Amino acid sequence: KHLEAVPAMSDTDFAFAVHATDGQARTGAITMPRGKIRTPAFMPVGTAGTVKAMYASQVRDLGADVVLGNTYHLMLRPGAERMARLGGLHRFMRWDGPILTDSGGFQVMSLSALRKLDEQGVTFRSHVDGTAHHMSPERSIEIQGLLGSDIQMQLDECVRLPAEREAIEKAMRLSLRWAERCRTAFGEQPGKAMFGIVQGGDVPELRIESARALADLDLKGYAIGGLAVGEPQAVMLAMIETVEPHLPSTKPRYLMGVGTPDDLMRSVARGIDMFDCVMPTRAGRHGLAYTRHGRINLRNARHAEDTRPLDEASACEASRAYSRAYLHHLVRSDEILGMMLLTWNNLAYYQDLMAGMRVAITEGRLDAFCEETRAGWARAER
Ligand code: PRF
Repeated sequence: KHLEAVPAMSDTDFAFAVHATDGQARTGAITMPRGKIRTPAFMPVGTAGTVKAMYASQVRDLGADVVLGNTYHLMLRPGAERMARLGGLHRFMRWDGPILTDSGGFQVMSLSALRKLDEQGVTFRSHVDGTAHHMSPERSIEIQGLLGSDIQMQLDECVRLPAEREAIEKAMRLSLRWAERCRTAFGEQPGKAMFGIVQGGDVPELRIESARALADLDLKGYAIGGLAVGEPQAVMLAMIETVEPHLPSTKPRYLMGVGTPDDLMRSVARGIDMFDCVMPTRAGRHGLAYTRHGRINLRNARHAEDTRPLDEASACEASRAYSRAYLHHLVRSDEILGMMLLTWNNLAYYQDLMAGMRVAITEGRLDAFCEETRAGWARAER
């Protein structure tokens, strides 16, 4: 009654189409009722129902087609049932495009206290108020449904690297059993999707086993999890190369929690279609700017009297219209606007990078685009 109506959804089902390829890289689109996701796509992280320091309308204006939400945070606060009573996460945060939600297991293991994991799921204490919770694969899917998520993730177990093969294998097998339970719990939901998550650490044969078993489940998309968890970039890229041939080429591939601009380019070149990462938003809150000229630390005294903007050629106001001297002052003074402007700049940079790669793939010149982009960084901080 007190809120504007959420725009009517069309009745398109979830569909993925590849429009062009360049080597292993692809560009295309996922179409679903809440809109189209152009791929390769970068999903800004909106953990607690907000892409921190950004209006939802700004995130949209930067060219983001989808944002990520977190089951773990939202189930603890404001709560999944409450979110449903309030009309779901889209209306709550004023984002009417698609929302992908992570399943919670990864965040439980990294954020909560006294966590315990067994066949039935994860038991843990809230990092907010210490209350005890249990999450099974079925409950994770139920919560993601209550939030109103468009793309839901299976519950999985992610092992940090380095780790023993035995622990990696056990987590991978458990994640496969949970994938089946999540698929059953999710059922058939036209216009929505549930993705499986490949695990298997840095062990090629375990990665292949995981990818093949998930492919047999005929899910709507496949994530690669358990990477960017302590291993060198070369190992991460090798694992993507190992897994890629075993995932159906007709389904989107999502590399979870990655990464730096360089990680994104090298992963797109190896066939990844979707990414999420806190890097641009978190770095923005810590005084770091991602630009065409490389990463700039605005805390550094060298910027105190630098009247140049971060990027005079950017379409983003934060990048083009504010001096580095002003940004330096805001960061040093711990002003909220400093975080807002740097987050805005960083997400603009990430979205522009993805848009650049989509065009480059269409034109069959992704390698050249990536080389030019890296050459620009080499001229950093001048
Ligand atoms: N699993 C889930 N979420 C994740 C990961 C994972 O392995 C990662 C690893 N980079 C980030 N987010 N469910």
